[in-house]
Amino acid sequence: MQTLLNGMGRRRFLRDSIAGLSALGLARRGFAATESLPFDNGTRELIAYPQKRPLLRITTRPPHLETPFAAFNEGAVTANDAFFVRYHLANIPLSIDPATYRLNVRGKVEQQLSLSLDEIKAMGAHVEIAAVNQCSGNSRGYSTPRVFGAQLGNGSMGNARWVGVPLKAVLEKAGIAANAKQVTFNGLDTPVLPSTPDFIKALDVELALNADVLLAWNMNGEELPFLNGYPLKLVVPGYFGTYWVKHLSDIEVLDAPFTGHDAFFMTTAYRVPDNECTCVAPGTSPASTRPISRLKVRSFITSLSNNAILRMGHVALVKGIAFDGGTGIRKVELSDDGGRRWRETRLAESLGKYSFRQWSLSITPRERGPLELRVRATSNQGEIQPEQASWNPGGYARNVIESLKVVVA
Ligand SMILES: Nc1nc2c(c(=O)[nH]1)N[C@H]1C(S)=C(S)[C@@H](COP(=O)(O)O)O[C@H]1N2
Ligand SMILES: [Mo]
Repeated sequence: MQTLLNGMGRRRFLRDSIAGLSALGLARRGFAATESLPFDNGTRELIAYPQKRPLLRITTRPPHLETPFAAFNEGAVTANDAFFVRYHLANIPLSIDPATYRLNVRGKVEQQLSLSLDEIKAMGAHVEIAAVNQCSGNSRGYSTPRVFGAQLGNGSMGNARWVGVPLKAVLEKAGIAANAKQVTFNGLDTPVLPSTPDFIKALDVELALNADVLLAWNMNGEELPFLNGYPLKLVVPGYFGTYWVKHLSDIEVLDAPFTGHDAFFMTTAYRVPDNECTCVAPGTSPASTRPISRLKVRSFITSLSNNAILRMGHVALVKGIAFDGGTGIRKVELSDDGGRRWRETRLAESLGKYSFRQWSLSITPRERGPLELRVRATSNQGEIQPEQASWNPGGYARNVIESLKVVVA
């Protein structure tokens, strides 16, 4: 039996949390550690949940936790205990028995399936893909004008090595109907009230049959952390995290687009303006929308934070990460004069086209005073980050060129 407090037991969880806090010298003073995001009401408590280091608490029920940004400087892969956590429904599973767990496949199929974990693992060759899971609302807190929704900083993303079998193998085993249109995915979390829609996502059949879409049970060489979807998660490389259904338990093949009460997270939420920039004039509503889909190209400086101090005449190695929606990163450029001149950075080894790509560049500040660093990535399909932030009512898919103010002393 896997429980949320599993593997450590409640006592050890409490002990670790308390040890963590007192290590920061805070337990004695009687308040929790916090981290402040640079927008109004941006102070977040750092809370350690089971299997997690202290993360920024967005909400408690359900748990919604962001990765402290410094964790992204630890490597191209985000550690499991640092990986963000997002849920929509308050009834999240607290214990799952891997022996009795089943994945059901039904709908427009030749034969319904009810698969145990062992049967899923025997369904095809095990595939490993490094891929970024980013929440559609990552960085929403920076939207101006501000928008409704969780006021997220930049920590609702992470990159991991996922191991699973292609979803395609399971769909082919079930035998999907020739006129199948969409496939829906549901997990073990449920709404508290009947009026709340369930969290069910749909993929078009063509995408569901893409060989890179996985039913994954392993993350960075370990079984999935409970809060990241134990025992099975749908991994849709290149697509926003909203499609990566956790605690996956039910797959239904449809011969029509998914609609109805429980299609809320497809037909109402997680939609973007139906145009190229997925944007509208700030403060206005789009005439038409479509479901959010692929990640946009982004890059971040991870080795420095705002107001960091660099020493004049000393070499500073600036490091960071970049990613896009699945073509891979062609180049990352850095500017140390607020965007006038750009220098190409050195790209680290690629872990694959869906992964974070690390980059680095040495700079030597020549003048004392404030310095504005900017970073801009270009994908292999030529997509480049915009200079101006675009706006949409959901605060989704932000990808403006990031800038950071440091001081040369
Ligand atoms: N079962 C279930 N799966 C879910 C969700 C959810 O609410 N329930 N939220 C989705 C959203 S919006 C995101 S961003 C990712 C977050 O994945 P993580 O919690 O493993 O980081 O899970 C997705 N899968
Ligand atoms: Mo999300």
